[in-house]
Amino acid sequence: MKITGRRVITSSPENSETPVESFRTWVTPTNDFYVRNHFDSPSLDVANWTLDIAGFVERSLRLNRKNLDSMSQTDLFATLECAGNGRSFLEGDVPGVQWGIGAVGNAEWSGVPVRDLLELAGIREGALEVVFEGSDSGTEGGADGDVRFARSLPLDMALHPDTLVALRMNGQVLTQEHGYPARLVVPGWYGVASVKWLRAIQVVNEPFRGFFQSVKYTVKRKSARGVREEVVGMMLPKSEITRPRHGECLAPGARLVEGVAWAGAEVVAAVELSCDGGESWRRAELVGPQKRYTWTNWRIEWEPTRHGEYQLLARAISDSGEIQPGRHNPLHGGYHINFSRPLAVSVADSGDKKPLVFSI
Ligand SMILES: Nc1nc2c(c(=O)[nH]1)N[C@H]1C(S)=C(S)[C@@H](COP(=O)(O)O)O[C@H]1N2
Ligand SMILES: [Mo]
Repeated sequence: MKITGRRVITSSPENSETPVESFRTWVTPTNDFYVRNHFDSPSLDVANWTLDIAGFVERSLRLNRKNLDSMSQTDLFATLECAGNGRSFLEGDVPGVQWGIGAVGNAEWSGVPVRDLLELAGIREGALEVVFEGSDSGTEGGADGDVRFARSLPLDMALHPDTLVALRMNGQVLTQEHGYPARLVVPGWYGVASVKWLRAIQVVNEPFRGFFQSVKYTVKRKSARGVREEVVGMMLPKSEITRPRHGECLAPGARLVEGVAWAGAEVVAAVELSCDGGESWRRAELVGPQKRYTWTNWRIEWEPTRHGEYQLLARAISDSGEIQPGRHNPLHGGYHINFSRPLAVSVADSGDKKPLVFSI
């Protein structure tokens, strides 16, 4: 039996959430960090494992774990969030894994910048994208036959010094479910970009249209030229309230409202709390580390002025001023679910306490 604090949504393949208690520590313990698997997780023997760097390059490379370990390592903290996190809160039956709030976590990642590997291989003139292939494949609704998990990045993102082939998570060798022996980490991007169980990195000179960025993991965007389909990329600003809990019945008096917020590749500039369903907002205090790519814990004192029911809402504001929205954009379908979700609590003298019953 595996000992983990994860909240299992589906067990085969594993899709499990970070428990809310682990939102209160800035670093999510590895065993509590959510797992999003499309197929059974491959168990790879590191003695036989290799990573190929190939395609539109001057010279193809085949590296083993020792080669990667001996290269210069970069350490950084990054929050990963699944693009479908919060799907169970959408109206109607939106297909896909029915995530609650927990398909998100913050960890330290250590490994080799993809840029260093591509420099060794030498990128040829005319290269456009870099495709990252996982070792896992299987059947998926909407696909003919077996599909392999693979995703591409535009060349400039692949060459960003913080795009890593990560070998370690929170100071330890990656665990199997998080991509051992090596995974991609693309800080600031939705988790789907961070391909686990890497087996090949292919430089290509034409757009890659893999299943996980054409049939799945796209959103629609309206522009002057009409509605276009776009691949899920950068994480949007979002916050969650971790205390009190939805449906809690509170005694009167001052208390701390606590939570966490993130803003893709940016620093969280501010978090605001409304205790009246969005009429008025107050600025929360940001606590602990405030860094790009990572979530930030926050808290604010709240003293309810009357007995009865309250709707609490939090909203994150990114460094560039982007504000977390109040509504889900229907063009985003089952992804980019970052609207502020009302949290209902009631305030009553102890004795009159009765738990609220909610539909979500
Ligand atoms: N090879 C492979 N990589 C993958 C996936 C997968 O199913 N297979 N899932 C992706 C998705 S959708 C997310 S959100 C993240 C989750 O990473 P984690 O399981 O380490 O939290 O991995 C990504 N990388
Ligand atoms: Mo995801």
